[in-house]
This record gives sequence, structure tokens and C-alpha cells, in this order.
Amino acid sequence: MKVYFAGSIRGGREDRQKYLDLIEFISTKAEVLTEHVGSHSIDKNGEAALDDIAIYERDMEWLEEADAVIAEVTTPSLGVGYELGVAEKLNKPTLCLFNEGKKDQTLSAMLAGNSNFLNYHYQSLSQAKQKITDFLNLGL
Ligand code: 6IA
Repeated sequence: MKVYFAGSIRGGREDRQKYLDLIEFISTKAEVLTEHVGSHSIDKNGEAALDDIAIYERDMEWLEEADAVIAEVTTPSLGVGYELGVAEKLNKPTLCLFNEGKKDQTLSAMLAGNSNFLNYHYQSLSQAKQKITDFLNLGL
């Protein structure tokens, strides 16, 4: 099974360690196509091994190839929102994880009100991981 993991890059990297932790967890159960999202070498301004056109084209190919999408959506990101819109149109089973411990963030109505996504509000990473396990076991 192939999973497309989405998380903020230019939207802000403050949750990067969470992305890394979740990606490592998902990797024990499935192939994660987008491991770089948790990478320490990609900061908000970038590592520019690929130009933006190549990044966009490669990510869209991976999204088409994916069996499922898991997005950490606490830090708002245009790129993650775009990927989620494409995932919806491609009918990919999609889990959106939102950290409700972050009181300064509120989930966009475009996700919160969208019944095509499985939206899950977590308080601890262990809750998020349990949801991922359920999603990968039951959601596909
Ligand atoms: O708008 P954002 O940058 O926050 O969008 C983040 C989302 O777009 C992630 O879920 C990625 O799948 C995708 N994405 C954005 N930038 C990249 C990237 N390198 N490599 C792969 N996927 C990306 C960007 C490095 C850059 C800062 C020079």
C-alpha cells in the first residue's frame, strides 16, 4: 500500500518533528511516497534540489499513484490544501489529522465541513497513530 503524506513546508515548519514521527510510524505499515515532508533538511525557505515545476509534477504523479492520503493539517498550508482538493477529485481515501491542542489554530471549514475526508482531532500523537492504524486497516 502506498501512502501520500502531506504536511506544511512553506506554510511553516513548526510541526516538522510531528510529521517525521507520523511518517516513521506509517512506514512500519505502508510505503510513504513523500518522506521528505518530515525531513530536517527542508526548512521553510528550502533545500532546492528540485525546482518548483519538478516538485509540482512529481508530487502530482505520487498523488495519483497513492492508495491513500494522510495529511497533518494543523499548520495551514496552501500546498496541503491544494493536495487535498486534488485527492478528493481523485477519490483517494483521505485522513486529515488536526492537533486540537494548538489553541491558536482552527481547522478550515473546507476540511471540517467536507464529508469526503475523515477528519480527526487529536490531543496526543499516540491518538493520531491509533487513528492511522484504524484508517489503514478499515479505510481501504
Ligand atoms: O505550501 P506548502 O509548501 O506548505 O505545501 C506543502 C505540501 O506541498 C507538502 O504536503 C508537499 O507534498 C508539497 N511540497 C511543497 N514543497 C515541496 C518540496 N520541496 N518537495 C516536495 N513536496 C513539496 C520544497 C522545498 C522548497 C521549500 C524549496
